[in-house]
Amino acid sequence: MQGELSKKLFEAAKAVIPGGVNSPVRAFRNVDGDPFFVRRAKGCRIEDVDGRSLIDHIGTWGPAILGHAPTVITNTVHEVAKNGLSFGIPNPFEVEMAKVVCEWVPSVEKVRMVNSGTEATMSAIRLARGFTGRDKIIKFEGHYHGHVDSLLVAAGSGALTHGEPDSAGIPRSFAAETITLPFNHPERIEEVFARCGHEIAAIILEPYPANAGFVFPHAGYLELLRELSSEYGALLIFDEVMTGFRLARGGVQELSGITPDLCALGKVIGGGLPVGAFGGRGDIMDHLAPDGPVYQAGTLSGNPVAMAAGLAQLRELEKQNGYQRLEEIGQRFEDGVQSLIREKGLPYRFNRAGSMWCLYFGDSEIVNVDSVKQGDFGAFRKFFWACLERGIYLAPSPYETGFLSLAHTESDIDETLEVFAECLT
Ligand code: KE4
Repeated sequence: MQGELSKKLFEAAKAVIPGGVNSPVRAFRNVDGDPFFVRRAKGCRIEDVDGRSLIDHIGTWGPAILGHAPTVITNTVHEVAKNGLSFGIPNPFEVEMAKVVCEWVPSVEKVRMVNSGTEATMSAIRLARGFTGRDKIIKFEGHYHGHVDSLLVAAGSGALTHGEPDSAGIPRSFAAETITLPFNHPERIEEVFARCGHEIAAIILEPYPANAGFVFPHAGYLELLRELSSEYGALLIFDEVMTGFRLARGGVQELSGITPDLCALGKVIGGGLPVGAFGGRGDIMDHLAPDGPVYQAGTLSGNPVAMAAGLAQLRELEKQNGYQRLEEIGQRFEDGVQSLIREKGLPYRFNRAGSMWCLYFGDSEIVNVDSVKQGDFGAFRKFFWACLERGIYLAPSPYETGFLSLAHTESDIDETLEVFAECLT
């Protein structure tokens, strides 16, 4: 499936970049193939270096919620870049962005910008430990919070895809401070808090786990995490790098009505440029340098061009009443997939919320990562390549979530469903 130019580029890349990629999930290892290289992307379509056009259902893993290269963002980037690319000095765009995040995200009274989701979760963890004076962190199997040393334990996404949920290079002492539990098992977390609740600095979770399939919290589960953390003086951290600004203005914390103490943000907030953020209660955030004892910094944090791009995306989302539209095309897509599963009598499941979705090649209830692992990955791989051959680009891993955008029209959805009808067997 790899075109001639992609093949040449990949050979050259492997000589100078580990695995030929700058992020492992791009390597197509989980689908036993080699990646293609992209020349350009616009709207919901990408074009590879060999001229092949594909409907993109990943949207650079979430940021492209308006579609690729929206004019409102590219024009903004051109204009703002003329006045300078980076200052390392406070700039007005940082204040505007912080105000929008505080207005949109229920838990955020103050926010600090960083350059990736990993930096956001790493900083939130350090802040939680500094604020509580405690060391232990609870995370959940299959949840992925970026490649933070203390969180690369039983992680999802690329770590799980490559069967290395516990990366090499993490000192045992770091991993010892991380308690990993199965998601949606209330009795397990109640037991841990009863045993050592006063040693827990924080619980960190993806409130809608989306890096090991797309999973929903059982009724009352998020409420339990909120109650336990409050009762024992631990902080509740929602990692909304994927769901923030994606499922609603205020992400899952808006949808669920559960307000964490801190949250990590990323992807959509940068409009396609490298941006992450973490924020939450003002009394906690004030523990950050230069006011407080928890150090955290970044040369390019709050970069003017990236802030302007992110602001342009968020404002356009609001202007287009984007979340309602994303729900409409998401529902159309889900109706189509569900009717294919029914008509063909396939033992498959489909989970969706808004513009995020995951098709499972198995029919067990999706409780957590263990359910996802029961899937037929051979059937997934066959489906992935069959769709790619017919111009539909899906995530090259059964653990990853798909993303629709405002650039996906009804006809793009219907074209995708026609291909699914041919390829789902
Ligand atoms: P980054 O450091 O990759 O910007 O963000 C890390 C991160 C943190 N938290 C959540 C919930 C995330 O989903 C991510 C990153 N998501 C993956 C896609 N599943 C990034 C893709 C990749 O690793 O290339």
